[in-house]
Amino acid sequence: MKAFVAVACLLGVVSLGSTQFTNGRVLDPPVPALCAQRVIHERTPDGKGYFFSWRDPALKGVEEDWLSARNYCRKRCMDSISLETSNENEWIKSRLVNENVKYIWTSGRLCDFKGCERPDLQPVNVNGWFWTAVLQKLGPTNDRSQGDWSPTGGINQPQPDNREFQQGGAPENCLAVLNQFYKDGVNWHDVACHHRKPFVCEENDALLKYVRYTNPNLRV
Ligand SMILES: [Ca+2]
Ligand SMILES: [Ca+2]
Repeated sequence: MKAFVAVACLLGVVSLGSTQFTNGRVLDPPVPALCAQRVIHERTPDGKGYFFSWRDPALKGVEEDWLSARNYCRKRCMDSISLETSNENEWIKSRLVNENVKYIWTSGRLCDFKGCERPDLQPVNVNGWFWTAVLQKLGPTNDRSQGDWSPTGGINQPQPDNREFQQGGAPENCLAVLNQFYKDGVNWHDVACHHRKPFVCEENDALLKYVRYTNPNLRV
C-alpha cells in the first residue's frame, strides 16, 4: 500500500479553536445518541465504516459547505473522509465514477490560520495541507509523485492553484475530489470552503474512543 504521506506527524499545533472558521462557526462535538445510530453504507476490509451523503434518502440532492459537511459527520463520531493512502483514494474515486457523483468534500484543508506558523509547514501552499480529521500532513504539493492533485483546473494551472482568490474571490483552502469537472479525470482540487458539495464521512477513531469512554453504557 503506497502511503501518500511523507511525514506522518501529528499537527499538535492545530487546535480545535475557531480561528480557522469565519462568522464564529465552530467544529461540533460528537452527539452520543447520533453516534450510536450512525448509518454505515460500506466497510473497508479493516472494518472502518463510511457514509455516502447521496445514498441517504434524507440527504439526496443535499450539498453542504466544507465545515457543515464535517459537522454532520462529527456529530455521528465520523469526520469527512481523509485519503491517506492510494488504496483508499482509488476506492473512493471508483464510487464517484460508478455513482455519477460530480464531486465531494474531504477533510483536507490548508493550514493557514493561527497556530500554523511552524517552520515545517512553510511555504504554506507547498507544505501546509493536512487531513484535519486525523491531523496528518499531506506530502508537499510540488512533489507530483505524492497525492493526487489534478494537473489542471479553471485557469489551466496544476492544483492547488488558489484560482478563486487569484480572481478576486475567496481563498481555495479546502480539498475536494472532482470527477471530470475540467475533463481532467478524477482527482484533487483546492476549492473555496464555502462551496456546497455532497460528502463522505469516515469513522473517526478518536471521536469513537471518546464517546465510548464517556458513555460506557451506550453501544456505540
Ligand atoms: Ca482515511
Ligand atoms: Ca483550485
